[in-house]
Amino acid sequence: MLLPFLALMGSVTLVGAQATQVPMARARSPKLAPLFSERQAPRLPFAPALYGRGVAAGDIDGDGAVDFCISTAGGAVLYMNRGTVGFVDESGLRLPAALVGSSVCKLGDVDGDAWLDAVLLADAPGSSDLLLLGDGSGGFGPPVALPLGASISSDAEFCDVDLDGDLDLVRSVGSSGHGTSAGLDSLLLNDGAGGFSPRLDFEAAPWNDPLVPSTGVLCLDANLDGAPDLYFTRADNGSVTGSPGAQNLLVLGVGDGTFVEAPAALPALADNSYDAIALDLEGDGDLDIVVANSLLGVSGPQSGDVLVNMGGAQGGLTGIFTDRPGALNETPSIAEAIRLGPLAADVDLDGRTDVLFRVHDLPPGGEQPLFMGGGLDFSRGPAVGTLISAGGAFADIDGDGDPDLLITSAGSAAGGTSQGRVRLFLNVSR
Ligand SMILES: [Ca+2]
Ligand SMILES: [Ca+2]
Ligand SMILES: [Ca+2]
Ligand SMILES: [Ca+2]
Repeated sequence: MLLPFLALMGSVTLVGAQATQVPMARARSPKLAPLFSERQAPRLPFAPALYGRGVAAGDIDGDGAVDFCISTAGGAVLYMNRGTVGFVDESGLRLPAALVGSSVCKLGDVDGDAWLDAVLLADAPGSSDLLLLGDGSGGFGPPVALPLGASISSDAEFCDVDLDGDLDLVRSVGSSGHGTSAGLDSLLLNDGAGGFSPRLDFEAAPWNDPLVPSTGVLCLDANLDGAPDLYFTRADNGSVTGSPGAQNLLVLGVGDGTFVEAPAALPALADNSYDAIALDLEGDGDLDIVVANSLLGVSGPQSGDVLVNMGGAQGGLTGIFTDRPGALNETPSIAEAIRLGPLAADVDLDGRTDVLFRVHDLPPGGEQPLFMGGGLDFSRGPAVGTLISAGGAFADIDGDGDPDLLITSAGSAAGGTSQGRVRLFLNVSR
C-alpha cells in the first residue's frame, strides 16, 4: 500500500484521532517476554535514514538466504543477506541506474526462469509502474514501463488469475491518508515471458469503482473452487462517497481472468481499511481474512477486523465471511490505532499464525502491536518498534528456522534517531 503520510503527518491526523478517542485512556498491557531483539550495525548498513516504504522478501541472488527489495523515494534499494556479516546494500551493483521513486516493491518470477523479477509501483500519478526482469545472475535488467494506470497504484499482487501457469499482476489503484485519489483497479495478463497487457473488461466491470480509493489488494481462493479471488481494501478519508470509510470488496475469479462481485460475502463494515492478509486461523482448510483499519475513519476497537470464512468448521458457505468482534481482544491505545497493514507469521512456532499490525505512531509512543494466534481469537503479544511502519516482512533472516522481522520506517511522530531507519528484529523466542 502507498503511504502519503510523512509530508503531512501531524495536526490533521491528531485532530481526527482525538475526536474519536478522547474518552479512552491509554491501555496498560502486562509486561510480556520479548519475542524479538532489535539489531543494528553491523547487521544493517549504517546508512543515512532510508525512509523506506514497501518491502519484499526473496532470495534475489539464489544463495539460499533471504534478501530484501525496499522501495524509496529515490528508487529502490536491495539489502542482500550476507549471513553473519549482515545485510549489504548492493543496489548499485544489482539495480539499473536512475530508477524513479517507488512506493511498493513486489517480487515474483514472471518469466519462468526461476530468477525473481521485481515490480516497482510509481509514487506519483502519471508515472508508470516498472517491471525489472531478473538478469539470471542476481541482478535486474533495465526497467520496462507497465501500462499506465488510471491513477497511482497503492498495491499490487502477483496472481495467476487465468490459470495458465504464469503470474499475472493485479493493481489496486488509489491512495488514502491525508489526500485521496482514486481510479479503476487494473489487471495485467502475463504472456508467459513477462510481457503484460491490460484486461480492459476488468476495468469496465460494474464492481470496479473509479471514485473509491483502493488501498490494497489480496489474492486468495476464498471459495475454494481453484480459481483465485481478489479482496480489495478501500478507504475514503476524503468522503468522496459522502461518508468517511468504504466497504471492502470481494470479487470471485471465474478462472479465465474475469471476476464477479460477491456482494453478500462480506459483513457490512465501511471502515477506512488499509491492507489485509489471508490466513487459515483455525486450521479448517479455508482462508480467513485479517484487515487493518485506520483510526481516521473508525473507532479504536475497529482498528482491526477478523473475518471468518464460514466454510469448513463453521459449516456454512465457503467464501462467505462473518466479522468476529473481539477476536483481537483489545482496546487499542490511541497511539497504535492508525493501522497501515497486517503481517502474518507463526513467530512462536506453536502452529498458530500470529499477526503484527504496522502502525503510524501518533501520538508518539505507539508501537507495532503483535497478536498471538490461538484459533479464531488472539491474545496480546509484546509490541515492537515506535515508528510509522511503511512496510515490513517476516522472513527467516538468520537461518535458524524461526521468522524474523524487517520493517521500514517512514519516520516517527516521536522524532529522534530512529526516524527513517530500517529496523531489524531477530526472533529470540527460543
Ligand atoms: Ca524471472
Ligand atoms: Ca496467468
Ligand atoms: Ca475462488
Ligand atoms: Ca472456516
